[in-house]
Amino acid sequence: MEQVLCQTKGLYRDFPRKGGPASTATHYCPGCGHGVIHKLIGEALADLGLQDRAVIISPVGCAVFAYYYFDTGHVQCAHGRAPAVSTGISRAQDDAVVISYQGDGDLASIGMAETLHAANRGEKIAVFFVNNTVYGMTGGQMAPTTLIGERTSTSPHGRDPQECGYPVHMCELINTLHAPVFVERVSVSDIAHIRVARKAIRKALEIQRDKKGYSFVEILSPCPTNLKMSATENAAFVNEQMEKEFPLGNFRDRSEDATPIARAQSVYAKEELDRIFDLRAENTAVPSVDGVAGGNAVRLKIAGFGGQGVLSFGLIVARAGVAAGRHVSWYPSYGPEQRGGTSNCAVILADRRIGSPVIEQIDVLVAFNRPSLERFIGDVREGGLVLVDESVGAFEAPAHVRMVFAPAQRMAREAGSPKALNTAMLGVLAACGDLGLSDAALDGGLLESFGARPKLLDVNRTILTLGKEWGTRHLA
Ligand SMILES: Cc1ncc(C[n+]2csc(CCOP(=O)(O)OP(=O)(O)O)c2C)c(N)n1
Ligand code: SF4
Repeated sequence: MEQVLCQTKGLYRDFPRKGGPASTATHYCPGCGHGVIHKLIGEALADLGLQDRAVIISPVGCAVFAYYYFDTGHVQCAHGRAPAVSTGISRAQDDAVVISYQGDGDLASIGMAETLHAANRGEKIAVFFVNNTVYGMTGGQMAPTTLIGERTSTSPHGRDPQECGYPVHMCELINTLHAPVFVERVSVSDIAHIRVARKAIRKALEIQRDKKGYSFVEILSPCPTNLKMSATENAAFVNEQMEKEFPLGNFRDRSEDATPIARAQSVYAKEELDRIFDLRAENTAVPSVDGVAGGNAVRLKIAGFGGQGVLSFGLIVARAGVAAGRHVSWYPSYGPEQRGGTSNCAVILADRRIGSPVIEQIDVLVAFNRPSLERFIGDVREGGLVLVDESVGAFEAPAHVRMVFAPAQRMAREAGSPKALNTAMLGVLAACGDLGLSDAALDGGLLESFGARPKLLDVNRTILTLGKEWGTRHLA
């Protein structure tokens, strides 16, 4: 019998991401502050009875998947554009409790101007600003809030104020404006700090419940992955170093005196917006399939886990296509997770210009793992080729495709270079003949990718040959 001892209010019970199986694990790294902040916001929304009114604007950043977790309304928006989207929703839906959830890159870098103007207009939104001093999702680049001397991937010798200026203090900046109702800086480094953060988050949401205007809560938050610290070290970093630069405390609370905001509705009515933007069904463009009509095109999809060489496989094929004088597109797609993510890329080789790199029908699918195979096999065209690593296990091929199970991982391991499994697979694909690329062109692709590292070039040439030989022997 299943027994749930404690269920966080306001969040879904489990988080089946990307159509995958239900899981109670989030995509956040261990020790990350985002999960704690989600819990505090979710609980506050549920306790205040605001879930049905709440619309969370998810940012671009590690919290991009907020919609998998909060049991509320959601809108996902472009990097830094949350204040504009929040403004639109708040003004169009007077009763909405609008939450703009943003990281330091999102809010204080690309979104700085919008942030200040939304605050200055006193929009009826709650902003939760997660300050972890780095761009988390993209690999720990310097952010506006990076501390002086702090090492990041783009300030490897430490932030130098002569070069990069000083850390930006958002609460202090916003506190210079007339309109905001509530401004506070808190931290989620440890239990004592989380208790204070909980109160500030509730207060910000109560102000939204009562339609009293703009509330801003900055939350100092750990990012152990990019700061390359243990969770304990990162908690100490937040308490000792971040707090020194960004003192905690309440900067402003005018909630008692603030009166509810009543916005005029008519200008933002749907019919009026449709008229302004001339939105009529007949004006909607019909997208082209993938931009390659004929043109002797080969459309490849390569998919697997991050680290299996999916993107570089595609790049070698694309470069080989360039070496053969073909028109080429290479279109990578990868998840925002810092760990355990999946990735795929689309490559088109064609004899005429390519209109769009997006593939809808696949000629050749290369799948390095089972989830990728299951996800994309339905898009393979009649007679298309599906090439998989044998490690995916038994799989019944649909009648309309040709399916090849290749021991790519095994070949690469036996050749002493387990990481080159992608090149082994490319060798097998070359033997299948579907790419229409000569050996010289493929070698051109390898040369372009590994030319600067002769040892690696040699290893990959050897493994490509092994893959080709295996293919020639087994697929005749
Ligand atoms: C217009 C645009 N520019 C750049 C990017 C790349 N990008 C994605 S997330 C990100 C920074 C995220 O950092 P932050 O807002 O601090 O959030 P965190 O990941 O730390 O939670 C950047 C620059 C993008 N997605 N869109
Ligand atoms: S990279 Fe940093 S901010 Fe992103 S999930 Fe991991 S710990 Fe959190």
